[in-house]
Amino acid sequence: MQDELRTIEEQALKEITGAASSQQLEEIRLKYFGKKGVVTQYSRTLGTLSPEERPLAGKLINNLRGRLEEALENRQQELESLEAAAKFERERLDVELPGRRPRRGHPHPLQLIIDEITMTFLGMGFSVAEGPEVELDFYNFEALNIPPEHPAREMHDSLYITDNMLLRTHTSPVQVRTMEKLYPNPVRIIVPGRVYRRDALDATHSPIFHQIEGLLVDKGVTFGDLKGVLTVFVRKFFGEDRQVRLRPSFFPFTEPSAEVDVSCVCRGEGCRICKNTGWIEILGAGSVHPKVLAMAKYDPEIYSGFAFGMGVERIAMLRYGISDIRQFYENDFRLLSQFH
Ligand code: 2U9
Repeated sequence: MQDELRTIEEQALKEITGAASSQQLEEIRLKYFGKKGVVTQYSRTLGTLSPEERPLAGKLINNLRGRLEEALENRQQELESLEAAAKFERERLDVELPGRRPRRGHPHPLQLIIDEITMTFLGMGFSVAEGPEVELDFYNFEALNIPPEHPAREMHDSLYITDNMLLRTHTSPVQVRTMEKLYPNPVRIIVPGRVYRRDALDATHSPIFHQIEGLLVDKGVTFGDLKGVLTVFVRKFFGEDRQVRLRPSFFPFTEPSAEVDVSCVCRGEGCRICKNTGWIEILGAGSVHPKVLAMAKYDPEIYSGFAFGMGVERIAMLRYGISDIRQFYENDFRLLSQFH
């Protein structure tokens, strides 16, 4: 029996030290100490021995059990630290590796122009107003003294949604709505926004474009105030050395009306931008028509005002040297990524 136990011990120790994983070691433990394990079976045979043989046999088996359990425990600890080291190696992170930079968005060139123009007017005490793009015929035309026979009212010039509703053809209806809201207080607003015209898309026209319009209404406002405000704007936006020129014009909602030119960078020497005229048209403007004031309840005998309007795309094309309006809408990153 002693020999048998020694053979079992040698075999078991060999298996224990050779175990490559905790799982394998657990299988070995079961093989020897499980319900039907080799050592367990052996203990059960103790009952069959004579009372004289039993104490020695019991002692031998207990000693074997002790040594094997110790070996199992040692190997278990070795394997645990080996496995922990392997797991650590597998899950190792280089916390100093540079991160992946998220791509940051940036404003569209039209938005940059809108922001810049807006800032110059905020600096002169104007506020920003906004309003609906789907507008009533009343606010888009009637309240602005645009008569029913006016060509702009024709179905082929505007985009109608119902009989009396259309996509606004200018941002002016927002000014009318603001006057209604603020009456009888003074009004000093600019209105940036998207507008719609029934136009074909070409290098200089788009059925959707952007405007910035302005309106100032108060007691004692003059055409001279208009020229002063626009001159400050033009010099802040285009450069302090620029000249401003007003030419007589006509709009149904202003009287008198003017087209506003800024002197060209070529100083009149002649270039492609100003077509050798020395001047570039950038704005329309005028004193608010008495009928428009009256329609919004402001008594034209007491109140007066001025208004102006400009096309954002046109100004952006001048500022950035872009010659085709379609470039603003094509989302070509080669163009867009130049504006940060
Ligand atoms: C109210 C009263 C008057 C707004 C004005 C213009 C002149 C003008 C054009 C410039 C180029 C439109 O984008 S464009 O095609 N605009 O010339 N706009 S005065 O006048 C108003 C607006 C609202 C209540």
